[in-house]
Amino acid sequence: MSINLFDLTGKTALITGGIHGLGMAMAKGLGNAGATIVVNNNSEEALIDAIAEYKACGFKAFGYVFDVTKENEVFDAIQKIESEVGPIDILVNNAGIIKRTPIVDMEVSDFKMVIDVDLVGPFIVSKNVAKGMIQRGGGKIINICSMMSELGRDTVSAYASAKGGLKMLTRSMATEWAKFNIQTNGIGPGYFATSQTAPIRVDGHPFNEFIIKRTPAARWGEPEDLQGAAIFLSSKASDFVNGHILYVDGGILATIGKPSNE
Ligand code: GCO
Ligand code: CA
Repeated sequence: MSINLFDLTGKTALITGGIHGLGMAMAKGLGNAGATIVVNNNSEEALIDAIAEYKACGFKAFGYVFDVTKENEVFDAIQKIESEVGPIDILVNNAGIIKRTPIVDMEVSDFKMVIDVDLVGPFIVSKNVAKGMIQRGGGKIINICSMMSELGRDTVSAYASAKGGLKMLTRSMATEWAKFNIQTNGIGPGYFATSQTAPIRVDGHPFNEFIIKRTPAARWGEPEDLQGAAIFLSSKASDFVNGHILYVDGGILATIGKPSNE
């Protein structure tokens, strides 16, 4: 076995919403392995900063404005990316949102918005990217799932519903597309130190202590902790790996936890 199994030189990777946090860390991992980075966002401003940061890392990087929930925008953007940058070899469905509201207080429109971005978005982008991958004879699709693909938690019903759905969408894509040499898999991050978890990670917040205690590795994940999984599932090393969710969670899903006085 050679380390070249993980080389991504000459590959083009689209990381949706890859302008900060976990998406940016995964994109940097792929860039370090040799890939050209393409990211999108709804607004131009955040893209400019992200592209500057990628370029400062020495990567070839490109930004496109489009909304993953709008199929006409996605279709046009993918045509543009593939003619201006190159065929998309790797798609990371990373763009996502969360709303933390108890079910009885949650507006239907908010519930639908989370499902739209976190579940329908990956469907739309994958559908449109996979058509080209099928014609070209292969590709890699990584859906960013969550602990909430497996576990419930107070206030995150829409997010958990979407991420549970994304796990099953991953298996459905693997079922339909593995024969086209497209490997579709998921990454399920545990609890990571990002802006998304900032409100529940503050020192002294009971949730902060709860997570550290609930995680066998006894810490929050750092975004860089996802890079190995992202490179693996983007590379030749995973060419017969289909429909898995690779949980990178410091062991959370391995254990029921322990009483608070131990
Ligand atoms: C929460 C968190 C989670 C994480 C993550 C866990 O409120 O419980 O925000 O949902 O973001 O996805 O894997
Ligand atoms: Ca290429």
